[in-house]
Amino acid sequence: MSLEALVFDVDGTLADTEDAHRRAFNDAFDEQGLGWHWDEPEYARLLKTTGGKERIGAYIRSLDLDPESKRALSARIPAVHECKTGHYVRLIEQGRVPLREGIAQLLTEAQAAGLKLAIASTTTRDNIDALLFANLGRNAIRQFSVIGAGDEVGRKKPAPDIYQYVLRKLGLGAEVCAAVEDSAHGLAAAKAAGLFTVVTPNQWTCEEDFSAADWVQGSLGDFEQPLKELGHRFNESRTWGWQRRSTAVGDA
Ligand code: XBP
Ligand code: MG
Repeated sequence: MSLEALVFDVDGTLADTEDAHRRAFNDAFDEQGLGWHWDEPEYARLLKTTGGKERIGAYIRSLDLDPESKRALSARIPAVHECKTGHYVRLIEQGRVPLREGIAQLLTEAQAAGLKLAIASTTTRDNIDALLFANLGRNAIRQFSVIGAGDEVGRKKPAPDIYQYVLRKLGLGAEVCAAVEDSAHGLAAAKAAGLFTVVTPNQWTCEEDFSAADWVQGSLGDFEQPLKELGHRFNESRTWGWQRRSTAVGDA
């Protein structure tokens, strides 16, 4: 059973984007006259909630306000988040958020090897397109057979929905696909969907538990040929898994 597709998370995996997201949230809060400001420690706590709209909702629930004030603020979330996405896209379009080390090399190797590429992200499609265009050019989107983004599924990570959606669109089983993630939520989603899981932690997620991952690596830039390394570990994992199952059958 050989590897047929790589499915990439976006934020924190393709690029270290969360500083830009945090700045875009704060710019939107200023523009909307909300008087909020998320510093790094606050944002690190709020990142436990995936999805920008859900994150704003979690923040509102944490405020010491009466229920009516919270309801009024919650009604503004779609507009505030749309404003934030505009600020984020403009930040990304300035080209100052590069791909993480090793990602461009991995994408190039995967395409040369005939693997399918896909994206499974909690963020919005506009954000994904902006990041791919800024770093890989206008044709970048065409490199990906499937782009699964935020609201295309009912439940965000750690639910497996976005990975299951991408697998359906790819027409592939999880057993021939590897996910590349950066967070415990993303790992849980990919694991629950049955993919081989690679985790490349970053400053926001390095304290999280990745014990369930098939491979944890600080950076894919540590290897001249990251796909060769990933393929080797994938094959080992799938072979060992098959041996373990067949041994189990043998024991029956
Ligand atoms: C990470 C997220 C997103 C971003 C903010 O997504 O949880 O919510 O933090 O983007 P990924 P939005 O699955 O790519 O790691 O405001 O568009 O949600
Ligand atoms: Mg991520």
